[in-house]
Amino acid sequence: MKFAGMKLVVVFMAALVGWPLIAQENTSPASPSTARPVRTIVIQAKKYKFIPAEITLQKDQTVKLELTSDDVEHSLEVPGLGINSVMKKSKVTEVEVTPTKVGNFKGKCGKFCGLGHGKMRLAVHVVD
Ligand SMILES: [Cu+2]
Repeated sequence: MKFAGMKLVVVFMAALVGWPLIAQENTSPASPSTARPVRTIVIQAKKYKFIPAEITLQKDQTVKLELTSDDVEHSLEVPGLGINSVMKKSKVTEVEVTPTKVGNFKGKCGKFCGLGHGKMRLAVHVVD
């Protein structure tokens, strides 16, 4: 009888210890890197500009960029945010970005596309 009682205590203790682990596993929130994008921004490249030429992102918020070109092949490079993607004519390139720091980041076209290539700039603002 005493032995059976001990067994019950052991089971009870295991349940006490195990429960928070199970509960935690079920309720743990998704990490920012695996979060679904909260919004989509379409960026169009065209000799010799990006439309829009300026975007504002929220820190720690994942957004999807849909990049496309109206004419020749361009690219979007924003080194400060780890973005480097081609922008092809009549094709959408999807890029997800989750900025982790606040600031102003400079983007440019990374693919020579003609005489005005150097003028292609995109300003990215990351706010809190
Ligand atoms: Cu270019």
